[in-house]
Amino acid sequence: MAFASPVLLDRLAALLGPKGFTADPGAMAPWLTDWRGRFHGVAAAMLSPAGREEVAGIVRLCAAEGVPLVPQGGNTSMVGGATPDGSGAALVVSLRRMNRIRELDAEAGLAVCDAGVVLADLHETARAAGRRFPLSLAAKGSATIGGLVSTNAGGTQVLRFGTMRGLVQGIEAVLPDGSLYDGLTALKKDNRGYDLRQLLIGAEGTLGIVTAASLRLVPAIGARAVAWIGLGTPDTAMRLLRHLDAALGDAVESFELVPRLSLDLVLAHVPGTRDPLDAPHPWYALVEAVAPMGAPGPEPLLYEALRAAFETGLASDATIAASEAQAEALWRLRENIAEGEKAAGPAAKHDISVAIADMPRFVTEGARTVEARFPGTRVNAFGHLGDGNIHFNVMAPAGAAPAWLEAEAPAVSALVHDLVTAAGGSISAEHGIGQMKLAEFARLGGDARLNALRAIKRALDPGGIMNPGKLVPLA
Ligand code: 2HG
Ligand code: ZN
Repeated sequence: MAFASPVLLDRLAALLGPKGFTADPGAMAPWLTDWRGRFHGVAAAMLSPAGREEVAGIVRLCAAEGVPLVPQGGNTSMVGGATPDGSGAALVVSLRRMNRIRELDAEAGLAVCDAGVVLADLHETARAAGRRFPLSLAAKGSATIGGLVSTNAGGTQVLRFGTMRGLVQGIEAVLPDGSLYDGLTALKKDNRGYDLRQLLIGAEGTLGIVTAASLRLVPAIGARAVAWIGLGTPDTAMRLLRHLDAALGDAVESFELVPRLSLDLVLAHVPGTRDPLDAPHPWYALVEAVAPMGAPGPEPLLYEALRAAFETGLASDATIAASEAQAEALWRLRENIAEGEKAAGPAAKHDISVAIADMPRFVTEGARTVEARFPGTRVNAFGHLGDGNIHFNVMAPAGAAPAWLEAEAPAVSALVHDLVTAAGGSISAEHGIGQMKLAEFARLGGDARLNALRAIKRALDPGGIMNPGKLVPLA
């Protein structure tokens, strides 16, 4: 890998113009640190192309000199996936200027978006057209389509609609040799061999730069009912989910597990939040049920199902939002857990999955094991129970310095990941590997998987210029 020569930087500046090129340390600074402030990178320049031709131009110029590129969207990676390393060789390629929704076909249920379109903007535009894009997550105000595609993002509606893999119908990308792969047409059937679309989804920018995607839209909802439910254990939560599934079927779009610790963190650190129930409970579930336009609202059914759940002991207390504002307030409690946890101090973060039915036991027994082995730590296990995906974050003992992350957290993470691996699970369910999990992925990924990943990476990016040091542990 090479550093950019002054001649290359001049060429890039000429290609992109003043809006598309900066080497000013002040302007670049916010984009060289990850969201949680864990990784700090250095870059020779930040490039902000205005369109796919400029992206292709950047890649061609940089490939010729072997200069590494780090693609970046909203910079909300949880695993340092969009932060360059400290060498200063890399150039950051920000896709944020490419933020046009190229096309929205409400009837066909399709939106073609540039990589830099912010998720919340797509939500808005789709809503205005009577449709919706059924993927949402806490960072929706900044996360971009390119980043969501590149990390195969999940979020809070995977229960019903799956991850990005199921929602991306077509893709456009610049490959590491600078060629443009135009696969935007949404083909229901296409058997031309290896699926480049799926290869690029979740590739974390290591196989090319996603410049646009065709995304599936579904009909807008007519009404929703959002409930906050107090309950006793993760196992009860799982049984409640099964019960609600049986009673409401596909109407249940979200089922999020929240421990009391998460709620306490939000109440302590996020202004304007309050406990929706009178008495504390060890665990909570946030449930959203929806109904299509023109159909009766889901609230009576949810109310009935919860009443039955009280009778069988699956729920201890609950409130159903009486207005959109209340529904938003309940969602704010869930979506601000990461913020609350961040404000409370260092934490070793683990985005894990196991078989759905095994997750309640994993959460309970895993937390017991970790807290016993590392006295003073507290497991903050929350998230997408219905997907078998929990953020099994281990908070440092009270008062621990940030250095805890280097000194203690690796041993904590090794234990958590060993437990997950023994359970047949994954050390990355929805955040990706990035740089944060690279060593653990190398340790636990298994030869067959890792060798295949390396072979694909070497074949498509022989110069190793695309987001080096992320996702693929080199042998
Ligand atoms: C969430 O579900 C995000 O809120 C962030 O995936 C998880 O902070 C985390 O560990
Ligand atoms: Zn999550």
